[in-house]
Amino acid sequence: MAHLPFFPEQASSHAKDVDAVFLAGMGILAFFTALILILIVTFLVRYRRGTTAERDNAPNTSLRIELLWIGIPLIISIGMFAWSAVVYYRLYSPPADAYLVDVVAKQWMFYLQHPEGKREINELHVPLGRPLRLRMISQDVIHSFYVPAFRAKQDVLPGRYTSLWFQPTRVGQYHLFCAEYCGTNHAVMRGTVEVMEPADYERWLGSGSSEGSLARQGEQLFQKHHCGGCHGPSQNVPAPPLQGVYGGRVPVTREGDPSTNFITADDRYIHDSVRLPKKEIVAGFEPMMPTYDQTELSEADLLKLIAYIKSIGAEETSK
Ligand code: HEC
Ligand SMILES: [Cu+2]
Repeated sequence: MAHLPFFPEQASSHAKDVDAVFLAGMGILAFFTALILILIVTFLVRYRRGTTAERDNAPNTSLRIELLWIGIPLIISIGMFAWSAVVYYRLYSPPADAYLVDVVAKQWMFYLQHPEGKREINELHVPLGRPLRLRMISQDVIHSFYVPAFRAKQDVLPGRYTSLWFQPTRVGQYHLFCAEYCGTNHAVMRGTVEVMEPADYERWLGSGSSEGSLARQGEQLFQKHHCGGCHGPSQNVPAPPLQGVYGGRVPVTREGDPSTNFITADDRYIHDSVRLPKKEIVAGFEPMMPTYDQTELSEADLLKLIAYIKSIGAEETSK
């Protein structure tokens, strides 16, 4: 697409698919625009006042034409719908082995943390050819994570995880933008995604200081905030042990609803257990879990705690 002015580079596995749908849509649009324009001009000239063109006995019904003008657009639009649905589905189905990077957006920057513990601001380093999934949340208003060269864009919302995945296919530096108006300095909320050769990436990961893996940092937060005082063996307040919780099914009761429902303990559930503990209460326990707001645990901290809770789940099940 390099020959098209203003067209972004194609630097991810999504780019070709998205461009094909976009260009096909534009092509269909251009074709019908031209067809209608040509017909308008032809009729204008042919039936202008004073011409001797035949005007009598004009046909006013034609089953064939009616079937054609219903049939052709129907086939085209259903075709476009099916094709884009397939591409859309692929865009929102990350491979299970995708490498996970956390994004916390706030006015006016993107904070990123890698599972090994490396942190960055407004810069994201990624290895070439490896599918990458971003788990994103906002600390304040709605932002949007947009990398045009990857054809990847997703809103980043307060209080709720959203996700985005891509597989970089070309080494280089690409623009990253916030694509949702988020206040005074929205225009400067941008950065760079740097795609590196895997070996360079490994070197980059190993460089500089790191405070240990996210799970390790999560464990420290767990101790610092005395979560173990209730969830550990000492049990000041009866609370469920957190080993093996992540990914499993938990029986909970919801406010104002006496029945017990099983729900999956995913990122959303762990997040809300800490932020909105009264929302879902583990069956058989009292609603004694304190609420932790952003001044106590930032969204980045919560992602570390989730990494920790996930890691103790893996330990438990591998025994
Ligand atoms: C005062 C005691 C107490 C403290 C401190 C506490 N919790 Fe809890 N927690 C509970 C209780 C009681 C429950 C079960 C009732 C409920 O769901 O609210 C619970 C439930 C949970 C659940 C859902 C568990 C499950 O089995 O589904 C998670 C996750 C959780 N807490 C994480 C944390 C984290 C992380 C911290 C520290 C930042 C923390 N808790 C601190 C008492 C506590
Ligand atoms: Cu923003």
